[in-house]
Amino acid sequence: MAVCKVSSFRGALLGALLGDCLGAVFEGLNTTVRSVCQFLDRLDKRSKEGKDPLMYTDDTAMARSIIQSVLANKQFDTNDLAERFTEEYKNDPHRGYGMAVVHVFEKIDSGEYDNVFIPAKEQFDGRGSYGNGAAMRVVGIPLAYPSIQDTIKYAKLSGQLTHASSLGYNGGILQALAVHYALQGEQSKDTFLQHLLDHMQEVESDEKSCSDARALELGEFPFCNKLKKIKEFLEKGNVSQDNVVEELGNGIAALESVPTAIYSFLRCMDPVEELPQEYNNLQRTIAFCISLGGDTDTIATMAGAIAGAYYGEEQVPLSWKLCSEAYQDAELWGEKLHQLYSTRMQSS
Ligand code: R7I
Ligand code: MG
Ligand code: MG
Ligand code: MG
Repeated sequence: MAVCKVSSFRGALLGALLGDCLGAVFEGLNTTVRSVCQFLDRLDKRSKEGKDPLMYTDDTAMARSIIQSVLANKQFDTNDLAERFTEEYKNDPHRGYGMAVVHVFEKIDSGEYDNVFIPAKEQFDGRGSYGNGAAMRVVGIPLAYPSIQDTIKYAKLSGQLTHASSLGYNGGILQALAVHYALQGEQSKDTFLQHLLDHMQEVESDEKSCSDARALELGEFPFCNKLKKIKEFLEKGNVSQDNVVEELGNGIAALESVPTAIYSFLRCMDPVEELPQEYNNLQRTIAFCISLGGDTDTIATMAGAIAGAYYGEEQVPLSWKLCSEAYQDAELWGEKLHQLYSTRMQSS
């Protein structure tokens, strides 16, 4: 395993935060590359005017709960995490949470459930949510656990607290794996994708993943099929944004957004014709995701986490950071997670 730098950990959390804060401005709007770049280019001026920062949404609010939980507890503690999610929602409910997930918090808060996983299982008539909530918030898990088995296990458990459909929590596993491999440093797109595909083939071969996919008429191995589509798109080169949205998606379902974030990260390893030449890879990645439209905060936060882990905090533009709420926490927690990860790596 590669030695991971603190800059990658801070970069991952800052990339995630920036993706959320900047992406949220365009959520659900009809965006063009031009309008996104105009907005991003004005952040320099904005940061100097001392305006209020751009607020983070539920994506970051829940990511913060996961980070705080893994830093506070020696062992991964699902009851503690369920309580943190619920308290965070109660204290600050207007962060743009998914329409259905709030019922999970209300049920946990009622105190009528001994098993904290039951409310998530009751969502959508017992099928569980396939939303991208498990994936949008997962970044703290791969930053806390160097072992791939732990990353998969805890991404799944943290996801299942709100997303009982495998189409929801498997999206969380895929996003966690992407951050894990990004942390390992420079590698080819093919190698990166092949790692993800190898693990997802195993993840998606269990009984529940097969039956959930069948129930939604998605065919077997839906995430693996999207990963193969990404490979095809990268080989083709200049795929249009319309095509990306059509085939990979830009929606609120994990299957329509996690692969899109991974594609955006890989595509933006090289210059993108429509984007300013002076943008670095991380800027390009975030701008590219936002200009796809749809669930902009969530796709940009996921791609931002992967790109930040890969390129490190050196690529985080100062003015973008200064415009994002509570960026200091991302920096501090990046350091703490780096320490935890390093300690666990030495003792394994
Ligand atoms: O997944 P979740 O936490 O939502 C995350 C999204 C991100 O974009 C955030 O930025 C925020 O805007 O919300 O919350 P859920 O409420 O579990 O799922 C989100 C939405 O996905 C639901 O409100 C539904 O519209 C849809 N959805 C489903 N629809 C039909 N059947 C999720 N699962 C189902 C389903 O089984
Ligand atoms: Mg959000
Ligand atoms: Mg929303
Ligand atoms: Mg969103």
